[in-house]
Amino acid sequence: MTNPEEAIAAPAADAPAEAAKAPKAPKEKKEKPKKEPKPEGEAKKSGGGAAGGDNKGMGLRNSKKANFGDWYSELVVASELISYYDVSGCYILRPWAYAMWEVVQGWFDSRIKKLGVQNSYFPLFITEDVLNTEKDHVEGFAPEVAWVTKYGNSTMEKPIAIRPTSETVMYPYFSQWIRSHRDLPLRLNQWTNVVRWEFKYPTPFIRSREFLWQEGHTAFATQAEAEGEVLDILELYRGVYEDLLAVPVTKGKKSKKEQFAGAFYTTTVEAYIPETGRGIQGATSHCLGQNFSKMFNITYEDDDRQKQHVWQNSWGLTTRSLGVMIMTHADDKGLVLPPRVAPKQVVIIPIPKGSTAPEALQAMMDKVDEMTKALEEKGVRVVTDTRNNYTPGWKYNHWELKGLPLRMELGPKDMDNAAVMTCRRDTGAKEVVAWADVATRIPQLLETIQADMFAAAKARTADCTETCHSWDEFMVALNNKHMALTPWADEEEIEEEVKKKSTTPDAMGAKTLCLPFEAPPLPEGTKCFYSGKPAKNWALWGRSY
Ligand code: 87F
Repeated sequence: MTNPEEAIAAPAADAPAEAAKAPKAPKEKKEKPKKEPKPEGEAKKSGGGAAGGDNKGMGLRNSKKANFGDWYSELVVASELISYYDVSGCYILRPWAYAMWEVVQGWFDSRIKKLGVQNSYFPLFITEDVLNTEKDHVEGFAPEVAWVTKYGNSTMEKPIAIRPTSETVMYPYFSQWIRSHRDLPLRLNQWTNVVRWEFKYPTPFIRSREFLWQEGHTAFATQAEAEGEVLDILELYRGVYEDLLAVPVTKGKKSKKEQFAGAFYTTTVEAYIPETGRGIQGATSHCLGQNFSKMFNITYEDDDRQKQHVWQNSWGLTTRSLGVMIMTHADDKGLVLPPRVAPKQVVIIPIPKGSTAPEALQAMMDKVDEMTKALEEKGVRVVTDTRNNYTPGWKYNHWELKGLPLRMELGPKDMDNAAVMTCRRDTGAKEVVAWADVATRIPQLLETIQADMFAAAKARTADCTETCHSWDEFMVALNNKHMALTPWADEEEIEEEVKKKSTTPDAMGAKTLCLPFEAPPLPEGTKCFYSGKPAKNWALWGRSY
């Protein structure tokens, strides 16, 4: 069994040869997989078994608890979210995954538009000169920038970068477009792909070399307006995770060491994966202050005809959010999708017997159609599985693997009783629902599933968060795969020291995930868990992705 700490990095079952040889992490040796991937997965699955697991239709071969990394790799392929690709660190998002990204997009997009943000599209390519305008901040990221150096058989006179983020692409135009305070605020967003040539071991959704995201870039006349937006966006990010994906997050500010180098300060939503004991950054909303407006000369003339530098923000949410959701909820039978993000929320499966008479069969099918229509009218996303070349058992496994929140079975007995049997994906709980109640009870059940999934995940995260006042307590928490909430004197050098000191032969060092906005009181005289100096705030620490 691979230990989950490393297993998360393991290449997936169907990773082709090139992907299997994904670049070795120069620093993060621990993320190197221990074993070579086995050439199986999609091919084996399509050979028969419903679940792509042990081919007995009983879920996945790997278990979430025992070998998390292999389980995840198997899961994302078997549930038809992902196919591997022959460029290492790149993945195909299949319709089942892309449909969920569309739900996230729709949710977030409609809300930022209400705030007054407009969508736009800036080019993928960046000249070297422009990228270097922001040299100080790009410097640390330079090794991850991918360059186009050739076209056809010719060498480019000057190589062109592929956007890893779009500050340098957009801000020269902000500088042109903003002249007076009447041009403010300028609030733009774009939904794009970005490329970062990562050398840490890739994991579908969680860390890939090309990923999808939205990046918001805004400019305001005043600090107060900018800071207001930072928190409005952070609240929307919380909403994406908690209200849509049923994943609990902690809102907070990044430490100086962990914030975006170009930012005045960075706010974040942080999630946590209990099985690996690692925190994971969910999305960031940065207040850039006037750092970039000074660099890119973005100014407006105020009422007194004085030139003022604008206040800017930037904020981003990526397809990683889906990976966090998958890791949080899925189990050994497959995906478990929160109803609000599930591409299909309910599957209706008619279960005729061989002996069912043709008229009775027709009545059953009519009932399936009728219920489908009634539910669709209520906004429920329904799929009916009337295929007669698969057994009911196969279908159950198939839709369980795909994570459908609720199954509705309609057999001869149900026909007699004017009811359907429902079965929840998250708990397995069954409930008989009378036909007359279907259109009201099913939407209610879906909301209950959503709420219960969030509550369960929140309880798991809470169970794995320990308040620590000493180094010994801190290390016990970490080695229990928990996060540690500590009083902290907020010193950058100490964070570096903690990271080094908490590195063990089997596990990476810990860092601050955030300084949570909601924390217990910090009475006068409380000491930093590490330095013993007066604590300035609470910090949430963990090993992390
Ligand atoms: C990789 C290569 C080059 C992150 C990079 O968080 C540059 C960068 O600037 C880089 N990786 N960053 C920071 C991105 C900051 C900011 N950009 C807009 C966001 C949200 C969206």
